[in-house]
Amino acid sequence: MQARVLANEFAREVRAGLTGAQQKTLPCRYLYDEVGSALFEAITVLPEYGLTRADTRVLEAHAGELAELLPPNTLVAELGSGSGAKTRPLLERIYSRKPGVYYPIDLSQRALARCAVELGTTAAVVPLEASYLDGLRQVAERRAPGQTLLLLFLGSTIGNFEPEYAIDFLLAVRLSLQPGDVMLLGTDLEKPASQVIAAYDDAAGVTAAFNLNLLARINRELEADFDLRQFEHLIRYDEEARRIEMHLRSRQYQIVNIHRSDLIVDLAPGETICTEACHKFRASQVREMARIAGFEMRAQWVDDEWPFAESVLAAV
Ligand code: AVI
Repeated sequence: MQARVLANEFAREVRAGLTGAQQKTLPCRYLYDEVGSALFEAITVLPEYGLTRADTRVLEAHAGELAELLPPNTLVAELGSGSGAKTRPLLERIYSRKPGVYYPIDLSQRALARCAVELGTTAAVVPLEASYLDGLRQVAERRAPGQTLLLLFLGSTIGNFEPEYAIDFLLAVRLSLQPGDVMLLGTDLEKPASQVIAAYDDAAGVTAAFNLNLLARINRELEADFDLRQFEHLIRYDEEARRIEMHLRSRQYQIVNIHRSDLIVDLAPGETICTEACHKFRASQVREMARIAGFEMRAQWVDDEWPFAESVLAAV
């Protein structure tokens, strides 16, 4: 039943994004089916994509300092935990005195299962298969009075939100927290355009495969007939807005049938479908976004090799 509801939602969102005269779009969260998640894992080890390595380095370097900022009864939850590999050094430091509970929140059952195996010896893992905000509300209901919550939102996933939504999202998170709770927010920072472009258009074509897989997924799950060879991966970077976009460009005029969305789409030669936007931040911008949403920045650590910040935000 749940799977059917999700499939219908996917069909509806695909239809909404591909209908109308404006720029065609597809929601980036659908990039992560089983194949897409495996391709994303491959992206994280590409030489051109330094983001995940920087995230991990900062976490490893500052896990001890973060643990010292937290009271002994701290509870940890993570939004979009993925496999949980990055979280291990933090949990080891935070739960070094006494093992505690760790709530990974993710829509992917597979990611949650991997996370439970990866971190099961470090903490009592309680996986929550839910959207970020629903999962966080469930954690808020389960916590004991007086417990502090550390909420992890790593990997610069916030960069995939539109800037206005990023602030709304932080506000919604703040509403589920109590004063004194802490959010650790990972954000990829601005860097030279050539470096950003290479990170999203790698020489081996892994990001291109990740992007094209979205059409393959629509073919598989929504009975569509996209011919993947008639699309190419395209990157656009707006340096002033610090926004990089992934597109799929149609190589020719074509008509595509998406049965489950009850839709026939036509694409002009050169027309694009935007599949993802990634924002690059300034360190000061993170402080300002946090302030607007009701947090105070207690610390910010930036990687030396790849501009990436980990910010410690206390709910006030
Ligand atoms: C998950 N997210 C932070 C990645 C990013 O860099 O925006 C997704 C990604 N898209 C292409 N490469 C990586």
